[in-house]
Amino acid sequence: MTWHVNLLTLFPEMFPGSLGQSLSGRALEKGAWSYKALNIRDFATDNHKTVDDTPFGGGAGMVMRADIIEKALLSLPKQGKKIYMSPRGKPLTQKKVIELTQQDTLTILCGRYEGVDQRLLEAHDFEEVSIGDYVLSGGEPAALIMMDACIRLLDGVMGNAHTPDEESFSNGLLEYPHYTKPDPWVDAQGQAHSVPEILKSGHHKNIAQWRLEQSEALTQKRRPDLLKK
Ligand code: 6GU
Repeated sequence: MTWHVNLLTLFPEMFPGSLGQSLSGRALEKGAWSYKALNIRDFATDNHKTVDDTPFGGGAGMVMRADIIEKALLSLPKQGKKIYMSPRGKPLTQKKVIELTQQDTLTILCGRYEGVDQRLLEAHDFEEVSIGDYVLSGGEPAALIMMDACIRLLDGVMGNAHTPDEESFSNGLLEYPHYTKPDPWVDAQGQAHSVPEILKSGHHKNIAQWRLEQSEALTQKRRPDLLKK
């Protein structure tokens, strides 16, 4: 019933972050989801609380230690599906988001430095997920984004506003444009902008057809890759 997320991070104070606000914040208060952010540093074994070390083979930066992360992982009562946030990962898609909401527990590892020891990822069967082709300084903001995409889909979170059949990606297309009053709208330069006539016609079937055409044209123009599957 409650969708639970464990976070393994060096910056537990970054959670719930923006997820404590608005829709996801209310869902957290209602118990639709819960989280526990563990500070990996609390599992360090030396006096200096070391969590990283130099890479074998040389090179820049530090690597997060497998032994310390494993201690954090084994302290959890339930691990569920394990995910490592990484720009090397499989790109996050709406399909993957839906899959993740169907798990009762996720454990998300957020890396800093150059990355984490590969042996930890393999020994504990982490799936690597990326949120896009750019590099963040750490996995925490990526985890927040992935969780946001999941939380809005949980039962009871969106209520009436949730029309998953019409939003971007649900039908494999980008969403059609939206308009509201006033009509016309006169901008600060005195230019009048009117709403497309068809949307005011009351012909629901024609409106649905127009919206589909708009979605298809926009997808062809901006994201032709979405049509090639
Ligand atoms: Cl998931 N993590 C990090 N650190 N950088 C990223 C990313 C994830 N996705 C894109 N860039």
